[in-house]
Amino acid sequence: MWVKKIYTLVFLRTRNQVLLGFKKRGFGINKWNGFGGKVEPNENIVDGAVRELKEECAVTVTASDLKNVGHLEFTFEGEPTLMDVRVFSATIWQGVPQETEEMSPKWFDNDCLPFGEMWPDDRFWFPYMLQNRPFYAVFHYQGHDTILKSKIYEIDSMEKHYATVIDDNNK
Ligand code: 6U4
Repeated sequence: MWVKKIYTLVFLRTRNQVLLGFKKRGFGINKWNGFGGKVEPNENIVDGAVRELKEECAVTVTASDLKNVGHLEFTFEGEPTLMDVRVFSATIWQGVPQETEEMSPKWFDNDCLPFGEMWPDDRFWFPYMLQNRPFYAVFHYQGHDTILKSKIYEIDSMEKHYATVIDDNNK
């Protein structure tokens, strides 16, 4: 039995660039990452994504402008936690990304992403996100650097996918 926790991960995008943040503390420190964090108890997932984006880079996004493009599940050898990460992208927002206590933001060209300084799984699913192709991926890690098992699926729609996941969990 896994102890599941839901997280958000948001990417602001222009036609040819994506905003990443250099994580200054906590989980994923010293890696370029999207913006996000734990969804709070009784908080809607999209509202959690809006809140974390604001907290981590001072940008405001309207919930309806956040598009859920992917679903990631991470497990770690010897640990009971399953990280359930909902990936969103947005092309409309208000404000200019600012450095905060947690993140230092920077725009990267889509074809020049710093995969060597990102989570090792990112290079596998970023191409789907950049092409707006909905995806579901699972990664089993040993520590934070080694992927022991992985699987990535292109899916028809996020809604259908979540319905299946919930069905599977009830079996
Ligand atoms: P605190 O520090 O308690 O406020 P919080 O901001 O709620 O934490 P945090 O920063 O621990 O949460 O959230 C982790 C973030 O890292 C989420 O946005 C999900 C993201 N993430 C986790 N594993 C990842 C991975 N393997 N690849 C990736 N993003 C990952 O690209």
